[in-house]
Amino acid sequence: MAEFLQAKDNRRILHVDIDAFYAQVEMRDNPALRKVPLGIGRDPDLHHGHGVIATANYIARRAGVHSAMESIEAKRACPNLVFVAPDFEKYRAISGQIHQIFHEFTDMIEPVALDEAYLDVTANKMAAPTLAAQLRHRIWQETQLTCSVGVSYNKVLAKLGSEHHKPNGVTVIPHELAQDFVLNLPIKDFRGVGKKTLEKFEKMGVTDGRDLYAMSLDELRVQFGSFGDVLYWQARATHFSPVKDRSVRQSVGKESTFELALHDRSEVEMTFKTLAEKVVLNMKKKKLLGRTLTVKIRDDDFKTQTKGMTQAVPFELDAAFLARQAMLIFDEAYPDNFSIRLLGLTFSNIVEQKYEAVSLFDSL
Ligand code: TTP
Ligand code: MG
Repeated sequence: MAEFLQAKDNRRILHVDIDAFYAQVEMRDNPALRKVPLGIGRDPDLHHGHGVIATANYIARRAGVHSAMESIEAKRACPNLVFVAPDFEKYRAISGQIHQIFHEFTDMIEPVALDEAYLDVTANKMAAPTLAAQLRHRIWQETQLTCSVGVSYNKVLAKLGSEHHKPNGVTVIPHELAQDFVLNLPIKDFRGVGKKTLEKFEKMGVTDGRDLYAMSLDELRVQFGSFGDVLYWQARATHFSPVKDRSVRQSVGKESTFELALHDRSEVEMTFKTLAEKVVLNMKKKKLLGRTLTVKIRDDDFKTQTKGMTQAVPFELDAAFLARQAMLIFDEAYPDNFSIRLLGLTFSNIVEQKYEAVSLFDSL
């Protein structure tokens, strides 16, 4: 069964990930940072002990500094660590440059983070390893940044590939090597295996792909529920999830229309609060943040006003705050008498919440 499924998967997928992204950018822009241990995050000495490390260069990593570590802890591990505050605007601009380059190779792009994406290059006539080399060259040419690329026939293997020879490496995992590759993989490197799963596996004496392969689907389901299926197929180097083209995202918003027009400011305020709560909930569910907030107001004469506000950093997902912003715009547009038929609140300029939230909102 597994062999049959593998034989059918003729896709060619690249996973691209910039090495030590924020840190590499800062080292690129300031040569003085290239030979020192560098942590991107706030210096705890300047911020009452607060701050979190977004990432660290490889010198600091060797001293035990890693992403999501408290700055103060990082300094304990590496006393001469140099701190540089993150510059998201800069990283986002570079991310834009890199995504432009991706489009030179394919339009089937699934961005995962600012510095990371899956590319389905099946339709491209050139061999996938050649494309990987060209892509790395183009990124270097445009941005002077190095990245690592994994090449294979599914997303999981492509991602494992890009991690395999980090930094500045390419790993190609063709069909004939894939099974061996996963059999020899430490269990911690399988997708979705976090601390808890790892502990469980340790107790069971499962340490690598070979041990995992030996487990039956039933056994895995009993231990891990539906995640058992994912593990079962990963051990067989099989994963059919497509590269989801999300490069043209979109906005997240909510509108209310009124049969009976609103004339009362407090009604408007209440509506904006409800809308903001719904939008915030939706954004949180999808793990998104937005840099542009647009307020839409339509009155009895069907005159529609939309007004947007764009920030350098995404808006905080705080419904009360968003409702207040909407009211500022409303009060400006309708200082006195009004008759309102529609109110709307929409986020655009959407970014994935994934990593930024940690660094943006910690200990503000
Ligand atoms: P990663 O690609 O996970 O990490 P990295 O690029 O720094 O290092 P490498 O790929 O060589 O292992 O994340 C990309 C950026 O996202 C990273 O430079 C900083 C940011 N980030 C955070 O802000 N917090 C986090 O917890 C992580 C993992 C990343
Ligand atoms: Mg990276």
